[in-house]
Amino acid sequence: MKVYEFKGFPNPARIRIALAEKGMLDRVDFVHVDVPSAEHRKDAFLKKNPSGAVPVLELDDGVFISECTAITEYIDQVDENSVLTGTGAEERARIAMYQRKVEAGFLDAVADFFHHATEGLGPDVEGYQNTEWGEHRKNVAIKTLYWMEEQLVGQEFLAGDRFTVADITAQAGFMFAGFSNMEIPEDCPAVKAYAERLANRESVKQAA
Ligand SMILES: N[C@@H](CCC(=O)N[C@@H](CS)C(=O)NCC(=O)O)C(=O)O
Repeated sequence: MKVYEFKGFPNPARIRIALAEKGMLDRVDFVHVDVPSAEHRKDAFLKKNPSGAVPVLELDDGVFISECTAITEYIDQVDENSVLTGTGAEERARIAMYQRKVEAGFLDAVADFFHHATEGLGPDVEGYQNTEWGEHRKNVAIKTLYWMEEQLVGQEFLAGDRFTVADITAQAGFMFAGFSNMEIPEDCPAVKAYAERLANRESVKQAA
């Protein structure tokens, strides 16, 4: 398998974390894509992912899979030991629910803040920026942090007492927040402790 990525960027980090959690890092060849120079907007890359974004997984039979949730689903299912996305109808649905809520409300929102209200990835990539939209999206991200605060009181991870894909998504959001100097509100102590717990996790440290 190959993973096309830019090491240190939040979405590629989601896949590195998933692979590390599964003990599968050595089953993948990583291929560097020069995102700040807009290599991901060239035809050769767009054939792999028409959305023009990393990461992309290439399977040994030449099939390309993009979108972190889909790639993680593959990684988690391929060894029939789905520790990140859960087993059984109820657990899988619950983890998928938390994953999607933290993706839409936190990761995607803080990514929009980064791309629109800061320098983002620089002039070769950020063709259109709208500061007002970026600031609005920051407010959405902060509102989601207050929701996460409620979830995390008395609970170690977002979807329950064990690490799942929802926590990987949250970690990517914290990375974008770090790039954008967006602080976790003082009155969200459970989120602060959670972010620190994630940062100290071995798979997360390996993905940095
Ligand atoms: N929803 C996508 C997001 C992928 C994404 O936005 N990746 C960033 C890197 S962190 C990217 O390639 N950005 C390129 C750009 O903004 O032009 C996923 O889950 O894979």
